[in-house]
Amino acid sequence: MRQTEAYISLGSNTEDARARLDEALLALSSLPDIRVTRVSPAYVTEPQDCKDQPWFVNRAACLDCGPRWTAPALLREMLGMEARMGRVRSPDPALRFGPRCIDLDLLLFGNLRSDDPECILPHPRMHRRAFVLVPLRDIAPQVIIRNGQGPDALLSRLHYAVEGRRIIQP
Ligand code: PH2
Ligand code: MG
Ligand code: MG
Repeated sequence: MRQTEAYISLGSNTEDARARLDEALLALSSLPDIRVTRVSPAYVTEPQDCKDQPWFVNRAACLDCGPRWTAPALLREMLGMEARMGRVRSPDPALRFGPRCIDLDLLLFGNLRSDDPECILPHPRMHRRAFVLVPLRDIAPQVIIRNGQGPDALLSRLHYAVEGRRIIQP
């Protein structure tokens, strides 16, 4: 049967962030025909885009998806999970990148390239985010993201530092 490896990024920067990520991983692993095969360690990460907010906890995970799954269906399921976990999306565009109790982003779905505005793949901002690329490198150093480049090559172009399990990206 055709299986697809999907990679996702998990993030939270509100109270009990680590527990929220565990909760989301448990919910993902209970989806039909999905196995969570690899999960990175949790990193404490400097906020990007909107700097004036608490630091995040971020992890990456690999999902082995059965043939019933498409990228838009998986993304829809992830957005539903965010809503059930209490995520409220602010109508204020200035808060689009602001604090959230849970954020589940689909990074890659096999080698699918998609410019569907509802589900752009690879994720359009992943290549400039150390908080995505460092955990992803832990679980999938071989994966190709764009222009034939993987996490290591993309990270080599960014200004960032890893100190233990902290990722600093000014
Ligand atoms: N998510 C954002 C905006 N900025 N910064 C960090 N460090 N981690 C995130 O998960 C994150 C962010 C929008 O989704
Ligand atoms: Mg995000
Ligand atoms: Mg998101």
